[in-house]
Amino acid sequence: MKNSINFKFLFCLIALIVVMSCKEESKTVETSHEETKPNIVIIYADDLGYGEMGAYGATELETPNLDRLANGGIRFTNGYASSATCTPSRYALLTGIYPWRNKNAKILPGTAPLIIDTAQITIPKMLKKHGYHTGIVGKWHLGLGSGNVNCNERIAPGPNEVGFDYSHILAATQDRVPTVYIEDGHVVNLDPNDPIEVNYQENFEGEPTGLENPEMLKMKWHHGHNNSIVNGIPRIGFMKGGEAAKWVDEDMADYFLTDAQAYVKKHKEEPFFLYYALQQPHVPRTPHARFVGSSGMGPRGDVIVEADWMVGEFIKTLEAEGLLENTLIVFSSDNGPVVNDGYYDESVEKLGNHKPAGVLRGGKYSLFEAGTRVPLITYWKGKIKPGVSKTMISQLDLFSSLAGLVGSSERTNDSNELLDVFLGKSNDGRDEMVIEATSRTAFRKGVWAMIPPYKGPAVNKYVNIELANADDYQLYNLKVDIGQQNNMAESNPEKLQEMIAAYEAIRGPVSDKIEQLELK
Ligand code: NG6
Ligand code: CA
Repeated sequence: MKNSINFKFLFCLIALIVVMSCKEESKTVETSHEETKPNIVIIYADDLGYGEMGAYGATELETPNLDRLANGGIRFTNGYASSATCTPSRYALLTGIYPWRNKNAKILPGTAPLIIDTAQITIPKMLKKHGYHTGIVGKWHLGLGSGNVNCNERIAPGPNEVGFDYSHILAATQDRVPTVYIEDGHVVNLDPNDPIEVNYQENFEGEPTGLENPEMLKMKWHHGHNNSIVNGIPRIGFMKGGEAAKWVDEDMADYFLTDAQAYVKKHKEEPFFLYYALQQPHVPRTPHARFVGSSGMGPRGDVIVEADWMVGEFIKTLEAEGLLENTLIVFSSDNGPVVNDGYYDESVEKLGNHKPAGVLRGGKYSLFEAGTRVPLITYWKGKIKPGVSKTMISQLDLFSSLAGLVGSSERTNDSNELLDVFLGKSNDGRDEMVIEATSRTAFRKGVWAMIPPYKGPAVNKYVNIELANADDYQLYNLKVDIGQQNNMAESNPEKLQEMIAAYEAIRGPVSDKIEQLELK
């Protein structure tokens, strides 16, 4: 009898241990599932420079929300966009391929066909294979359709055909037609009785233009930007029809924020990837009324304050939904800063002591550092230990690194798997990289920057930016000369030859290219 009680007791104990260990196991499986499939959000500014945020040394502009992200995550001081303009950088970001490998990866008009091959692997495609829902909200600028795009039908191929389950975009840039939002390939609010026509060569009869109707403008053009007028702002390209569908520029930031927040709420139960592509501070700078005057720097500063606020609100949503500890946020910009980019918007007059490029030389369109070295931040509450990283890293590396994060074996040759660097666990980053600016390329390796000779003006006089064109090679030691003032090409010929050889190994012989390149 005594024995049988003991036996029963033992049996129950074993059963209990088995049940408990099973539970424990399922808990571990659940946790690791969450860990390997965190939500991923890329917040991508348009033309935001290296010196534009408090956390990166700005003293004249307040960016409390971006600073919180930077100070609560890893703030990279050697983080790069692949190119000094938009389309190529975005191409590289999504595909993990150097943009200069694709001859169509140049600033695109609003009628350009899609430049990502629908058979090509992309970040959203890769993540989809690992159970992610994928969305893009904001600026696209990678082309739509396959030529002669018709805005009155479903527009395809586009973001939905290269990996995004959901897309709500502006086609090209805020200053280019068509000035309408496109959701999953359909123009939002399109009235079939008022079809849209778009042309980048000639105007439609009787339609006003910035050039011919200056009296209709609330913002004047400085260079370019004198075609169709929408919302009192002259644009690049001609457009007719689609009145009800045209966006109101001043509402754009709220419009995209609301949609990005709705996306998060809708998909919070599954792992999601959101590419939230802000339109600021690209031209035309059109802050909402509540931000007008907020920076004391005119519309350019005001839209940076606006963008900062949008990021803060977006993060609040992640927090309110309980997702902040399970979301990796990457913040960066597609290229360096430009002050006057084609409109009279007081950006030059009211700049004061603000230095959009910080200590760097050049800006948007330039092969000097400010063209491509941009703010780059990774933030993951409770996972990433806050810090500053000097490690060299490129947005190009996100493809392979995010693949590493979710356990995908997909890699591209150009994209390095640097997940531990992005997560602040390693300083073993890139040693070398080719950078691009308006079809020209240059090279960074170690502490050195090498710029081959290029024809064309040294300065783009419209935007007042040094482009880095020169008759001879340029070589800078960024460790002691971050402002690229001391060209060492002549004084250090061995280093120059070493740099040229390493550059050509990736890019091919330089001499082939110099003649072909022209300034856009
Ligand atoms: C340039 C535009 C500039 C901007 C840029 C694209 C002119 C004179 N300048 O051609 O205003 O739109 O293209 O910027 O038209 S990007 O950030 O999308 O690359
Ligand atoms: Ca840009």
